[in-house]
Amino acid sequence: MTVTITAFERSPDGGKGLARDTRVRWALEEAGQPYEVRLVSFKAMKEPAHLALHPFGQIPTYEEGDLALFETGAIVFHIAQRHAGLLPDDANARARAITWMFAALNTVEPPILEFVTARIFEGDKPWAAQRMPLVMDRLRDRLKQLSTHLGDADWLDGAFSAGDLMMVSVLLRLRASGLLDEYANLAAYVARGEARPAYKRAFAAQLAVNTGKPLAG
Ligand SMILES: N[C@@H](CCC(=O)N[C@@H](CS)C(=O)NCC(=O)O)C(=O)O
Repeated sequence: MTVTITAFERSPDGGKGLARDTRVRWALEEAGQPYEVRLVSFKAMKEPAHLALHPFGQIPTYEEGDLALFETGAIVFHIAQRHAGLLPDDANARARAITWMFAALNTVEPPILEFVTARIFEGDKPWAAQRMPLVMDRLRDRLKQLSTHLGDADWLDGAFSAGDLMMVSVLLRLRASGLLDEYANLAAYVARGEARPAYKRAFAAQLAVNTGKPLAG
């Protein structure tokens, strides 16, 4: 059955892979599943046809036959459940990998988004200079905890899983700030994720949309 996802017609990041369709593309690539992409403008995202798929008017969405999903956590989990390669077979290891997916989205992504919002959208506010150190402290605390857990392991819990896919995806947003480099093992962890052939294919596909250049090969 054909899988269709939605992505920005023109991503605000110009193709750096930070728009959340990249993590869905990555999961589909890890699972070896072909997919189609429907590009949507900011205007179309808020219109009834798209709102019927995504009540919050965002990307990405995921359609497969009668099934329509939104929220990257739910979409990646769905792909991981249906196909081999993203979740371990052992029941306990599987539950732990799912736990890391939730941790990425519920525990690590929020302070990262708070930081990005404070830096990009609130940087010109009169109170920004006072607020920023608090935001940075909260984020550094979280990154330190994650760094301590990871230690010198390659992945969060044994073999690469959907938990790592999600964690690397949320950490990538910090790359430009240089913050990630304060935690050498986290920087190396993210680089390991980016080095995966499936990630490279996903990244190249979203970049091609944003540069207008067709994919090579
Ligand atoms: N929690 C959602 C967040 C989705 C989201 O924030 N999407 C962004 C693109 S990465 C978006 O559509 N932004 C445009 C908007 O909110 O109007 C998920 O993980 O899918």
